[in-house]
Amino acid sequence: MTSFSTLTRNWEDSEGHAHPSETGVPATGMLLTITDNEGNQGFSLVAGDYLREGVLTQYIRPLLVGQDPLRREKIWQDLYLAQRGAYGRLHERALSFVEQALWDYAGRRLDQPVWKLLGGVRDEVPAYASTMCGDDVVGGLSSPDDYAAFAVDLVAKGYKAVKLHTWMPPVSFAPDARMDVRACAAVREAVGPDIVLMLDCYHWYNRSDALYIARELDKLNYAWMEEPMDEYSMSSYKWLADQVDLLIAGPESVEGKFRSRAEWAASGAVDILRIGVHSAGGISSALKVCHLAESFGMDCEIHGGGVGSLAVLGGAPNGRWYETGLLHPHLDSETPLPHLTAVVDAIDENGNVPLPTASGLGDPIDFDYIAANTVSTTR
Ligand code: LLH
Ligand code: MG
Repeated sequence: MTSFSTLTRNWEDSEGHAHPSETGVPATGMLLTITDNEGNQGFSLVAGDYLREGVLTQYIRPLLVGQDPLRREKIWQDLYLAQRGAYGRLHERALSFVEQALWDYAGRRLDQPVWKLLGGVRDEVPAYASTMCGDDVVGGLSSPDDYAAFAVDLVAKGYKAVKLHTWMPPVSFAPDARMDVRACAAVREAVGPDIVLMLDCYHWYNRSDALYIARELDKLNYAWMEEPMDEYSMSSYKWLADQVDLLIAGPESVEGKFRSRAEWAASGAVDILRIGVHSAGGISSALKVCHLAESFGMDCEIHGGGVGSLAVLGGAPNGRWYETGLLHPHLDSETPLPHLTAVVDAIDENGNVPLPTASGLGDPIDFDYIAANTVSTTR
C-alpha cells in the first residue's frame, strides 16, 4: 500500500455530504497494489483511509498472500466469511478495493479492459449528472432557481439526464419537502419535457412527506425517486411503492450486498434495484445484484461513479445510467486530480461515457506523480 500527497476538491460536512472546494484541499491518497510472483500487478485507488494498516495486516494480507490472484471469487468468499468476526473493521469498501485490484490485475494480465471480460454488453453508457446535496451558497445550490440554472448548464454540456440531491442537515432550512418539490418543478420547467430527471432527497422523511413528494414528482414526469426514508424500514418502501406510479429506486445504503437486495426485489419494496461497487463489496458482487434484478425484470442502477461502476455497466444490460458526480456549479470536474492523467468518465457530445479502452479497470493513474509524492509504503 502506498500513501501519497495529493488534492481533493471536496470537503465533507458534519453529516458526510460532499461540497465543493474551489481551491482544493490537501489530501492523502492511497494506492493498493497486488503483485504476483512474476511481477504482474493490479491496482486500486483507495478513497480516504478506508483500508487501514491494521485491517491489511490482520485480515487482508493473510487471505491474499500465496493465493492465485485470478481466483477472485475464492478470495472474495474468504474475505466475506472473515467479515462476520471482524465486527465492522472489514467493511464492504475494504472488500471492494481489494476485489477491484484483483480485477485490474486480471485485465492487465490478459491485456483486456475489465468491462469486456465481464461480457462487454455495450461500449458506452448514458450518463446522468448527479448534483451535490443542496447548500446555502447563493449561486451554488441554495434555491430552486439555483438548481434550475445549474440543470440548464448541465444540459448545455450534453447531459440527457439530471439527478437532484436536495437539502439535508446541517443546512439550516433542511429538510423541507415542499422546497424539494419546488426545486424539482423549477428544474423540469427549465430543461423541458425531454430531459430525464430523478430525485434523491433527504434520507429520513416520514411516510407522509415521502408520499407527498412522490405524488408531485409523478406529475412532473420524474423517472425515479430514491432514498426518501430510512432504508432500514423496508416495509415503509413497500408502503410507498404500492401506492404511487412513480418508480422508486433502492436500497442504496442497506448492508447485506446481494442478499438484502434479493429481499427487496422479492418483496416488491422498490421498482428499480440499487447497488454500488463499494456497498456490494466489489464488482462481481454488484454484478450479482444486476443479474438478480434482471431475473425479476427490473433495472438495476449503480450508485456512484468511477472505473468499478463503468466495469459493472459493461456487463449489465439492465443498468441504464452511469452516475456522474457529484457535481456543483462551483466545482471543477473537468480537470483531473494531480494523481490522475485524465478524467475517466468525461461525456461525449451525446451525453455518453465511452468505456475505457486501457487494459484493466482503466483508472488513468499517474504513477510518476505518485512516486514523486509518496509519503509511505507498506508491503
Ligand atoms: O446523502 C448524500 O450525500 C448523497 O445522497 C450521496 O450519498 C450520493 O452519493 C448518492 O446517494 N448518490 O446517489
Ligand atoms: Mg443515492
